[in-house]
Amino acid sequence: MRTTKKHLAPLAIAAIVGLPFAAAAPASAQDEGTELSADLSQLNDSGVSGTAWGMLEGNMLEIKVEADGLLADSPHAQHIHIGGENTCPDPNMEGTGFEGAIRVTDAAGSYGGVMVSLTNEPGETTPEAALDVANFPTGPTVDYERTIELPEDVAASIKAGDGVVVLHGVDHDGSGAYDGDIESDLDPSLPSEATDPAACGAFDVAQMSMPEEGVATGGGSTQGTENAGVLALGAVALGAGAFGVAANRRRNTNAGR
Ligand SMILES: [Cu+2]
Repeated sequence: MRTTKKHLAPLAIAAIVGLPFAAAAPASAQDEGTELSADLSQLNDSGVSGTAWGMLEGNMLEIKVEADGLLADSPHAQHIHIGGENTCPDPNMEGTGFEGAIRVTDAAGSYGGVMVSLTNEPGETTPEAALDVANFPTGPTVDYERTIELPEDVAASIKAGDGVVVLHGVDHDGSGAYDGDIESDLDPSLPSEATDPAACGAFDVAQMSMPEEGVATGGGSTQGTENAGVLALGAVALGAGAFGVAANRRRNTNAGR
């Protein structure tokens, strides 16, 4: 599994400043959360790129998707897929769509089926809402965030690293709209362009639980324990980066939802 700098940063910073990382953490930090991150890479030469970030605590998933390069003024279905090999397809794979374009089901062996529909409120987040176009973000950019209660089995699969984020909608012929003769393999009333995958990223998973006391060794810090704790939490925030800051803000605004 790929480990990004983002994941390493908190421990790395703790090591640099010589903190007894575990000892300084408050008791509540022992509760594990699962941080998810994915780089979204283009499929079907869409030119789309982006990132997805998530924090899974129990069955509650806080998720954020940012992307650009999508067809403007058109809705873009976005989902968490689970199944198959729990990966993104080879972007060069030959599909059944426009001039060999990858259609949704062409890649099902890679990323499985839709398990979570990443709609805006009030859209449902169930698989049945996979084509709820009225509640999906509209291109050319996506700046999405929502907190979703997941079914238990879906949460478990995502926690195990099986979640793949897929954004859909590709203007293959450059007409500026979803059109063409090829029907969508999800809904024949739609052109295939409306549902063909535009970007994909498999979630990397990082457990946020603190190491057991004594595992992380301090490096001769003269800091008091209280200060060390503040610094350690600061390092966690730095590690999460801009998304972490946004996440904290969302957690407050979403309280009680
Ligand atoms: Cu999808």
